[in-house]
Amino acid sequence: MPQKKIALINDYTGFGRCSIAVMAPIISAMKIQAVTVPTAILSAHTQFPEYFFDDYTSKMNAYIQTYKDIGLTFDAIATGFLGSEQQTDIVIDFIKTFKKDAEFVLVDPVMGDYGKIYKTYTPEMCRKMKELVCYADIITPNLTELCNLLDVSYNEGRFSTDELLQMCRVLSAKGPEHIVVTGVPFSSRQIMNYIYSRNEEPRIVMVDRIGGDRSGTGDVISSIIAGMTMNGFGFYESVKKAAEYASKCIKYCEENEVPTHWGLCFEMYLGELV
Ligand code: PXL
Repeated sequence: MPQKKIALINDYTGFGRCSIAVMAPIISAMKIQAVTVPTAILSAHTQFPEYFFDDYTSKMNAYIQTYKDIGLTFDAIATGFLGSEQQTDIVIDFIKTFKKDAEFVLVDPVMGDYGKIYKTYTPEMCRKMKELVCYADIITPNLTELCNLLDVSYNEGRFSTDELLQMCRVLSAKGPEHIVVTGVPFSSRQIMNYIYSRNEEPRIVMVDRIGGDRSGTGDVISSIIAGMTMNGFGFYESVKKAAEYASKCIKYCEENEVPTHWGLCFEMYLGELV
């Protein structure tokens, strides 16, 4: 069987383990070819007090034109952090052009965390993200992003599973068949991943809360879900593997006192993803 390829539309961040720098090696470890389309180039991610940020919007169309010209096809498309409003239209155009040969589109609606929107995300970009998720088959919002996509107040992260189900149903009706709400605070010891697939009973994967929250966790999780789905696994199984892998990496980071902004030491266990 020919090797599969996934287009990764995301930022390239040098330090802090997020986005393409995390997703490409994880996808490669799963024996899938990663084709990267940068949305921005940063020296370090936006949780650092200082970072170089080069928005790549004006270059993206010319970059993508090559792929159109050479007739490249993708087996899946995964998108993440966007650097500007206009980028959403470029990404939507990319999906419209390449989706016909793709098995699925995964949109990680990266916008914020812990009830707060990231510094580089304007209200207009958040509005555009609502448009983009309609083109997805799979979305992987955290609770902050789920609330923002639905214009619901964050409520300090307190939602019942019935409320989560309602929210997922509303969002799924706009397009995505599969939704995982990642990192939902559950208790002082546990974090819940709420898994919704249309016309199926929702399921939950609990993981132990270990240490502080770490940047880039969402990118580790979404890339494993993309890779597992590409390799033929079901959504629940993919989320379970992704959540457990992220937990294992977080445990390693805590034991080795790696600062939380340095992201997840995902390199340590790549061999287990095959
Ligand atoms: O992991 C999310 C993410 C991706 N890309 C950049 C970020 C962040 C979160 O802070 O700053 C540049």
